[in-house]
Amino acid sequence: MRDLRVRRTLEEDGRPYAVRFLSQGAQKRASHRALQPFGQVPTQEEGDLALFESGAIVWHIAGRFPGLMPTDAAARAKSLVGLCGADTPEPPIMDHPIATLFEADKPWSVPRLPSVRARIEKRLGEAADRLGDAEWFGGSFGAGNLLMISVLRIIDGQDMLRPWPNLAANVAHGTSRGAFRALADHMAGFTGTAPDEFLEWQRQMEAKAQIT
Ligand SMILES: N[C@@H](CCC(=O)N[C@@H](CS)C(=O)NCC(=O)O)C(=O)O
Repeated sequence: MRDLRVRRTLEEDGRPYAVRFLSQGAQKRASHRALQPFGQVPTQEEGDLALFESGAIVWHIAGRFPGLMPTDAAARAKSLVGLCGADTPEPPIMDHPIATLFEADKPWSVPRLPSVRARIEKRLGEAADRLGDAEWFGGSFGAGNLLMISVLRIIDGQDMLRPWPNLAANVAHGTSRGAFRALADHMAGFTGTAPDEFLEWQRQMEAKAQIT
């Protein structure tokens, strides 16, 4: 999921890049932990430079592309605020797929949903107030909007954005950008020759989702 924000940034940048897919579980191997100590994705390698933490990677890539990150120091700092700002709604939003998918078979998932939704709605309301009538947070599309849209997309399709048409429009405009074709590429990576570990993980997730 968080690799997509990196790939969207790379697509905006327009330079060629290569993707290395990991089969489910491979992220916990020592070779990957050397790149990402928590055994997670994404990571980025560029020559001798190896980075992890999707926000830092997006910051690094966007920093050389004025369309995503202004060059003026103050505007750049504000852009970083926008980028980190997506960190506030993300935890409650991520709780939604955890409750409805990843831990759907746990006894706490269904009782937990109302509070998960309430915490999401609180943050969505605050974000919608800040966006107001504007098309983009901060006045123009940039790394901050790219990240925020990547977060809001997690619940897009759940009808949860419906009370806030300005947020829904922000997501719709962002996802209509050519750079979001990275998503299609990403899915193609899963549908071509999915590794056995991924198919097993998918089977387990589907079984969990059927329990609720
Ligand atoms: N703060 C990290 C979070 C990365 C993260 O949560 N990655 C998930 C995929 S979206 C992952 O690798 N999960 C597997 C795990 O934690 O074992 C970042 O933004 O890069």
